[in-house]
Amino acid sequence: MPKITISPITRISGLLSIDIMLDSNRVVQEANCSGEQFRGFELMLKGRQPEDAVYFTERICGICSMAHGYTSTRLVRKILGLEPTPEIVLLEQCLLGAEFLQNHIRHFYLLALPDYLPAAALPRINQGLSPETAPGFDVNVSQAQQHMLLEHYFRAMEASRKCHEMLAVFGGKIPHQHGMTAAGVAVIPTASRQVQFRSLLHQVQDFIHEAFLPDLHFIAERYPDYETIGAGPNRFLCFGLFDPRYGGHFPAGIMVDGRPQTINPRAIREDIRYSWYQETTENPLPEKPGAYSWVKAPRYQGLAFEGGPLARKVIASGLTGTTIAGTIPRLAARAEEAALIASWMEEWMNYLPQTGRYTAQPTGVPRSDAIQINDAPRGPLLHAMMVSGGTIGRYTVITPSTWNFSPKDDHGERGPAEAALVGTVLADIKHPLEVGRIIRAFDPCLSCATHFIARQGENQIHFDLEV
Ligand code: NFE
Repeated sequence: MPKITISPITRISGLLSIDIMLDSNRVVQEANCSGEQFRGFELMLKGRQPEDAVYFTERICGICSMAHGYTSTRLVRKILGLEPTPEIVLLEQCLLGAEFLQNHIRHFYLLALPDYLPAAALPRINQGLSPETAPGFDVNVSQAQQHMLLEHYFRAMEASRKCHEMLAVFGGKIPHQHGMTAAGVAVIPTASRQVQFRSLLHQVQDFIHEAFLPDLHFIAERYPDYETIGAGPNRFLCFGLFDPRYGGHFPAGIMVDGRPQTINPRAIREDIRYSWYQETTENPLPEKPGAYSWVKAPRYQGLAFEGGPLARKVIASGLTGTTIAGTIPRLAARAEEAALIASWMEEWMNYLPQTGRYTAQPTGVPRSDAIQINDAPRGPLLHAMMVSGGTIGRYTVITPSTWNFSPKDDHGERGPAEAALVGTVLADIKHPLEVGRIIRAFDPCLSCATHFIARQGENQIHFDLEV
């Protein structure tokens, strides 16, 4: 079987390689996704103060640092017995929302869109090539349309920067904000800060409605085949996003073949047959025979699940059917979600008092171990902690890209991105454009995806906890 290796996949976060095996009709018969980066944050956290986890785990990633900080802050509050006030929840949701907007805008324009334009249309690699001379490209976009998209590409950089400025208004700086702590927020939303935040939000909203949504619809029209090319396992997972008590939110749940179900963290397990870890001790083992990734294979009830904007949309709206999970639906869900979250952020801002209670309240019930699950921009995020002798004894992270870019599990079932590649017909095996389009629509972050967790024994304790 002919094999193509693409290494590394560019315009993503972190190091990812893809191997695809083709039949004589250029149909992908098998795909392996390899996460080639080892991290080890859990090891750094051992023996540290529980509060430190927020600032360590934020540094797992430069693009979703707020998501890790937000999740870890909630986890640390459970450990210390602290309850956030409604004002804290709303302010933190505004910060997390700004990160979602930045991630989604940046992803579509800077990472995904170049897959749909000939190289000659793009900055830095414009060597005077006409679209026709860009090799292997299925040119579906006229030069005038390319210019419009390119102008939006540059406006997207400004919009993305404005989202980060929003985060810095209340977070002090970004990435790796310092305004949010387990004990409360360090930056009070004074009238001037609120005006600043709102003004930036309105400018980003304008960009979403004037460019992001129309451009997405334009690409969807030009590439109708991609409605179904790249269909995944048709199983979706969402850990919930934003507090339902304060308006806009995405509910937690799973959708299996059109049937919605509630989430039970006890049903999560991680397999490592194809990951570079020892089977018994789980120590790194880069020379392990048959293994091909540093990413483990998380499974829910033994099955692979896709997470991200499409999963949130499917679960929130109860969408069913087998044609909802292709490449364009994945991109479209991200643009629609940006518009939705921006409108929710406006509502939350309306409820933010300048002189509210921005200090968390003690519940009087500290715990020695806890688990926190909620969604991050790319899907379900889990943090869990066990405290021993006042310091962190064990810290566990499972990120969205661990779900989406998992290798095969102990039963040989493919991860979601692998499943999305299988069955694809390549138009030209010298220029496998289809692979880049399918993979990038998941918005991979392999910097986030590699983490330790024991499959059995101690770590199972975490998943027996109530969320
Ligand atoms: Ni490094 Fe992240 C998000 C988390 S991982 S980007 O979203 O958590 O996929």
